[in-house]
Amino acid sequence: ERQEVRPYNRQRLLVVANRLPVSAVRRGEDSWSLEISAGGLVSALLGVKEFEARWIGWAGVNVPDEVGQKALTKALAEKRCIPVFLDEEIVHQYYNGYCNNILWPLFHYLGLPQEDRLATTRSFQSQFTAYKKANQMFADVVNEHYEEGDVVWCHDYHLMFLPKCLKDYNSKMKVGWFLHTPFPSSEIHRTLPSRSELLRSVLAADLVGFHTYDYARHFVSACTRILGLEGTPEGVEDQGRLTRVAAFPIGIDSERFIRALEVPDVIQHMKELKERFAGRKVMLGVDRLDMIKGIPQKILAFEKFLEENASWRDKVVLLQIAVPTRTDVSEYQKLTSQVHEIVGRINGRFGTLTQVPIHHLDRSLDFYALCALYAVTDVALVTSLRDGMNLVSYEFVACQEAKKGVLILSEFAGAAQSLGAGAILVNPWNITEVAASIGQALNMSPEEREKRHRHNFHHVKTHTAQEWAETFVSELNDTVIEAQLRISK
Ligand code: ADQ
Repeated sequence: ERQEVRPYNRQRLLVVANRLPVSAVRRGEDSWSLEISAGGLVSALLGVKEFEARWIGWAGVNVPDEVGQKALTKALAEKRCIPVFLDEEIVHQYYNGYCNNILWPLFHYLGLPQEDRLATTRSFQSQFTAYKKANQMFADVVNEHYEEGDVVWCHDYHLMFLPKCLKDYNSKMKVGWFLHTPFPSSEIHRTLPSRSELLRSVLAADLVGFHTYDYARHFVSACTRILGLEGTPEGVEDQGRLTRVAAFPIGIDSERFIRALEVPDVIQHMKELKERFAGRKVMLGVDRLDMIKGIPQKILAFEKFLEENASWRDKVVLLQIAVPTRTDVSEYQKLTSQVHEIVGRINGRFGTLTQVPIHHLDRSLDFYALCALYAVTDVALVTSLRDGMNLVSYEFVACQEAKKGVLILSEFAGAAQSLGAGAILVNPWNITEVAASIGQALNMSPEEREKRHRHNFHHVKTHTAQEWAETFVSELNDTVIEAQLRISK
């Protein structure tokens, strides 16, 4: 029996992600103030015209009382958001524990946290149980709001158990899952105690997407080697049922960045930055303060460059903007201290009474300040040890039409596959190589900068977040329709 397919313009897209794209602050017993975060994913999905998007996720706050929950649900509904309420214990075990302490480092080839290895191994089972429970809670909310003909798009490593929960409810639900991080080599995934259960659950989806072809290939290898299933050019087959697996590289809303550079406040801010750093080349790092971003390695490479190039010491400055993240997890607290210590040492070593070589900020910048900074930068340094894609590199390129600065980019970021021809690619673990590439970037001829920038700018302008979302969702739609046709024959 064929499921009724709604006309395209009325089809709803349920986007399920761990976090809703809002920050919620409680103002009173039954009042909340909400701020929508205008990230790439939000504008990408708002831009998908054929679908009416609804968000389902955790609002990032603990709301134990019913009055508060009702009020928040009502306030969120106006923003087309539907909350999943998670209590503190679940957040601790599922989010801080299984997601951020186990899956995140493992998927980025960092293994388990060194010092806590045995402790983590011991708490693994209870954290995995909490992970499944949390995923089931997301599934319950999706199921409650699902209407026939909706498309459900699950996001990221937090929700690997969700496709199975959803299909258990309703096998006709169109379910897609997209991973924003790398998917590691199957040899890494093999070490995860829950390796098979997670793979099987993801395979319940109709379409599984990754940023790069390599990640998709790793996933298919994990399914063939660990589960003994068959990998085909289309995806993974299990007893005649195909799960389509493909690469969908994300992009940014490049026009939003390009337009920002015409805003008077941004122009004024750029002028101030240029005056502030007159006579010096500006190097920039913008990252969440996370071990995957390779911030200590980047700063050590910069130190090496200063060490070997005395003539540059008063002519270059590194601005490192590192927004704190996951501050409840001890590994992240240690990283913050480590970075502060290295920056302090280098500034002590190469600073003068009037200037220091590194300005390190532990904070996020607002959108306009960030655009101004991208635009006045001569060299951007993205040295992730692993990174699903890395949108900072895209944002920098979008803001460089006037300056045509150089991008130094880790070969271990997904973006290396798309911006590799324009960037200087480096192995971030090799600080001698990164130091040399800093010299190469600072000395690069205008002609070569122009040529490299053209390549990257064209890519960033044509491969947008909106196109990414449209491609994924339309492929997801087709996949399911195909499956239904097969059933109806
Ligand atoms: P992230 O690890 O968060 O994303 P990234 O893709 O670089 O990495 O996106 C970070 C975003 O946060 C950018 O839009 C950037 O502007 C903003 N940001 C970072 N630091 C900031 C600061 N100090 N101030 C203001 N804004 C800041 C995950 C994966 C990536 C993948 C994306 C999207 O880890 O590999 O590219 O999802 O899929």
